[in-house]
Amino acid sequence: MREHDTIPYSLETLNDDESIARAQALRDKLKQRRTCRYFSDASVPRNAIEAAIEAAGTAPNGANHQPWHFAVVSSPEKKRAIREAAEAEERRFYGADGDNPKASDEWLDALSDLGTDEDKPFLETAPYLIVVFAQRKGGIEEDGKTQNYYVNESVGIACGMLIATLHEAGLATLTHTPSPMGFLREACERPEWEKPLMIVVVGRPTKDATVPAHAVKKKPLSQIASWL
Ligand code: IYR
Repeated sequence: MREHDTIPYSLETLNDDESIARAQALRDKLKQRRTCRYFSDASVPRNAIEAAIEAAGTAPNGANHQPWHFAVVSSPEKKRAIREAAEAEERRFYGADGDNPKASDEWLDALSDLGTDEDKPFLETAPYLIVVFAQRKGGIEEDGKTQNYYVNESVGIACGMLIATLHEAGLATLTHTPSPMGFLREACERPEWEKPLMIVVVGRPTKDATVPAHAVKKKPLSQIASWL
């Protein structure tokens, strides 16, 4: 190792059985997570959102530049503006304006089990929209010039940790990715070197919320893992 400042590092020591039990308990909790498309307007404590963003901010990332920004939108006017712009993109995606859909037949077919369409009322109903930005440049000081590294990987991991923490807090989430989503940079007043990556919609499900049956079909371990 080249010379650098260090601080001690240790973890709580668990025996194998404890490790397995902890891993299985968290797995079982994460298995309950669903992407929710039916949000009530019930409020969510801001402190829970803050804690989840702080959790996301601990994600492993390139050169510790922490190349992310979370714009938390709760004002009804901003949410409405984002909904209108997102739905305009989605109408083009689904061909809802009468033009040819931007999405291929294959893509639309892949979405048919989810029942999604151009209507995104949850963007206005849910109490919080966390608009996640990836900082292509900026470094730790966010100077807008220093090169950042592994930006998509870093911000993707941070989003996973954000969503896991929100789920642990008993909150429903939806990752929404209107395409293209450049309009979010202006709506959230972010600089040009930041790229909007996704909107994480946060709130509480309506009493009669459903999820597509398709969503619970998960690939088994034997399919998603190989041991070498
Ligand atoms: N952005 C569109 C389409 C969409 C695409 C995928 I891939 C999904 O998993 C879900 C939706 C929409 O939000 O409807």
